Amino acid sequence: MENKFNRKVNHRGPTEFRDLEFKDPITHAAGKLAIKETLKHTFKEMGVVDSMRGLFTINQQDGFDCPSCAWPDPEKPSKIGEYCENGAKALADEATHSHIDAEFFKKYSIEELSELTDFQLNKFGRLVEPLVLREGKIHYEAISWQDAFDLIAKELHSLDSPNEAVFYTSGRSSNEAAFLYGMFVRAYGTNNMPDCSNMCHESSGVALTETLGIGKGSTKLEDFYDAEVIIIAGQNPGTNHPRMLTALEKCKENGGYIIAINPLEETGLVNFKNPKNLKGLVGSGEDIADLHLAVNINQDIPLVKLILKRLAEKDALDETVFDHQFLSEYTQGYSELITDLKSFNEDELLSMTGVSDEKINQAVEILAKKSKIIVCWAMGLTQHKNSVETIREYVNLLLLKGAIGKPNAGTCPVRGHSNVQGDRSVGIMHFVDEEFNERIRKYMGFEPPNEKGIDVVESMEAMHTGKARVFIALGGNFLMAASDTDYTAEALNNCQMTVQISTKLNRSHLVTGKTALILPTFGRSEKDEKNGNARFLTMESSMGRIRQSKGIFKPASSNIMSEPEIIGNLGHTFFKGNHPVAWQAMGEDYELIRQKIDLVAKGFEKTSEQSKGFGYYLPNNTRHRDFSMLPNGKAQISLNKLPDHKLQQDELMLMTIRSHDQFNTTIYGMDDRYRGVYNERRVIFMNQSDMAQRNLKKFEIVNLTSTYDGKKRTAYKFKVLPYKIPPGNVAAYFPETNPLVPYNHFAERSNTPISKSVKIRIEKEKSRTSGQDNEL
Ligand SMILES: Nc1nc2c(c(=O)[nH]1)N[C@H]1C(S)=C(S)[C@@H](COP(=O)(O)OP(=O)(O)OC[C@H]3O[C@@H](n4cnc5c(=O)[nH]c(N)nc54)[C@H](O)[C@@H]3O)O[C@H]1N2
Ligand SMILES: Nc1nc2c(c(=O)[nH]1)N[C@H]1C(S)=C(S)[C@@H](COP(=O)(O)OP(=O)(O)OC[C@H]3O[C@@H](n4cnc5c(=O)[nH]c(N)nc54)[C@H](O)[C@@H]3O)O[C@H]1N2
Ligand SMILES: [Mo]
Repeated sequence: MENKFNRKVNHRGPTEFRDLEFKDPITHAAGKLAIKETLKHTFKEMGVVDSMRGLFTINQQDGFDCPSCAWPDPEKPSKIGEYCENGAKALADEATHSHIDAEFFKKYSIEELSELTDFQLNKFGRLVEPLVLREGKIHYEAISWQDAFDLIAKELHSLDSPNEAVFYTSGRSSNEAAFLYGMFVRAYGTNNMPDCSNMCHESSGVALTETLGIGKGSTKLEDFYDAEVIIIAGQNPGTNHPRMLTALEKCKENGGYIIAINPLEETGLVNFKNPKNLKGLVGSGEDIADLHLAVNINQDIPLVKLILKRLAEKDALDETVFDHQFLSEYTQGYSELITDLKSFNEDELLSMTGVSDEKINQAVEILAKKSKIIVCWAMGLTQHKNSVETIREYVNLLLLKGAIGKPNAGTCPVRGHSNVQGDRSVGIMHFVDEEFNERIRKYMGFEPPNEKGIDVVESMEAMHTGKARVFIALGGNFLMAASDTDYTAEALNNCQMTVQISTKLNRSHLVTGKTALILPTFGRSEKDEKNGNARFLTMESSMGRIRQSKGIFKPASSNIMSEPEIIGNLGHTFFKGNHPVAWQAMGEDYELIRQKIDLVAKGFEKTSEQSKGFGYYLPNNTRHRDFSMLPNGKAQISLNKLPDHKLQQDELMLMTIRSHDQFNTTIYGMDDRYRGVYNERRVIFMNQSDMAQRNLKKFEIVNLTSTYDGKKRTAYKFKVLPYKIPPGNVAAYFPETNPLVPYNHFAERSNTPISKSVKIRIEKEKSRTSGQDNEL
């Protein structure tokens, strides 16, 4: 694609194939092989000594928080290490000894780099000095930090309105960085703060806030151990939250049942070998899930409705199935729900789910007798048009069973990025919270804007139509993470300036505005020192606990800057030192930021005192059944509609999922050994009957197309893989499939792109060259 500024950048990346191998999926998650894989990655990137130091420091009391997922750390971490294979890959990826500097960019233009895959781009290593891509140029060149800040400040001052700038955040930033960033954006005058959670757990936040009064989960790690039933819906913990398997294993040892609800039989839930105990190293492993309900994509509402309907029938006999005392004291909407359930036809619900009657009855039998129930979920529930309603339907189940606000029961939306929850808690949000604004006035001394800002999908549109002209990103890879890659590329290309505060090279550095900047920053594992003093940062886990994080390695270069310092310096430069907030001082001394967090962010009263070690829990009303903020002071039982997908006869429902060798858009390797796929990512998992209907053979090359609102989108060149997936459903990896996800189709009320239910068709590939494929 030749963009507006005459740069010929391939925004999608190449589509050449490698030598795909497909074997039987590995049924044992973790075990010895996981240890081998862990060490292979870290040794290669960091050497033996740093690998061992890093792995033994991760998640330990005085160490650093794992940069991978947001699963919480136990109070007594394992002495042999509190990490998993994917945490180790994240560490190796960040602490790699490979570096790229201005010389590298002098040699390679963004046009050449864009012809490499995301895997290859990431492999180059850490960004080690600030860089600028000037107007009309295709090579980044070195720039001093101060010149970079001056350039950004000048651009921001030149806009007609602060709302013409967009400030994105990815979820790896610390509370301190996110807080200071959020303050700078507001002091500048806008609430345009889209963040990765708009594409991630936003639907959970909306559904939980309106039913239970807080957008976060209610369970603590310890609740898992003695739960009677744990439901894992739309989540693949073996790959994305591996340390969760240890908690599930403990639950099973104590007699708990695990129910997996997922179109796929994900490894880890099916057979898990805990590498931390001897049995796990030598034994055959255990099935973690006692029951697997292979639901059709986005048919969770009919499934839960059917379960509730059958539970209600049982309860009608003796009133022992539901917790009637809890229902009358703490909830509203029970009788309406029971009446509503009667209006649904059982056979219709059953056929929508695709699950056998027998399996559903097994689930009903288990749930009827138990009340300590936890529901865990992730992207399988949050990325559909009806995600908010889907999550509310699972909340209904918990409320009917009285499984809220008591030990070993409750909600557990399992967060993705390691500090995505903290970033939101300290003020990364596009909407206006009047109480928060009041505290900003009082404690920060400036007037925050009171006009709602824009989220991810709205930002894409604003940049595309020219309403927004500057894009600044605190981490992440907006181009590849957002839906509709072609549209997002055009949106970024439309900007006057794009700025990426990053650790590693990614495609968002290549698809840019007229001028682009890369501001390289520290990773979690690095020692962050100022004037000889080691500084620490804080994070919030998926379960609302604040903890400190202190890196140990020598930074990748002496010319990178910490995130808070970058923001502090930008604030200082922009306001020319003339503003009530001491930007530069705060950027240097994180304790000053923590003191302000304690005053301004809700529930943070003790960060500056109590975040040391494992810190403290933020308040959570659901844990003590306080629903005073909700209508009539009650938890809300809700009525939710059935999904309404009208698929054409030749259409299939696609979910875009993660492989075992990636962290979001960062591709660590080309294998997905838990699903038996080696050396290739451009694959589509299909049921054999769907293949037969289309006369497709194993490994045949196809194009995937989606048609929404009359517009056809194509993702080129995928190899067909026969797989155990319910008929009518297909799966393929994100971000390669993002060109298929229409930018203007997203979840109702949470605006999360519909990445898990995209209607597609399969076309046989007619030979075409990859160059042509990528034309817009
Ligand atoms: N190693 C590693 N760890 C990660 C990440 C990573 O990329 N790599 N990403 C991090 C981030 S940001 C996040 S948000 C999380 C993501 O963690 P997950 O949500 O586990 O990740 P996905 O691969 O998107 O998996 C979604 C799961 O939902 C299932 N599913 C899809 N549609 C449906 C549906 O309609 N109903 C049901 N019941 N199930 C469905 C899929 O089969 C799949 O198992 O992981 C975090 N941790
Ligand atoms: N189709 C489809 N699309 C999806 C999803 C899906 O399931 N399907 N999932 C969505 C989800 S859940 C999410 S969370 C988003 C993810 O969206 P993002 O958070 O935007 O993407 P990441 O791939 O996590 O960002 C990786 C980049 O972050 C930078 N980085 C890493 N660590 C740090 C750090 O400590 N500081 C800074 N400043 N930069 C750092 C590196 O440069 C790296 O290249 O993608 C979403 N997109
Ligand atoms: Mo996420």
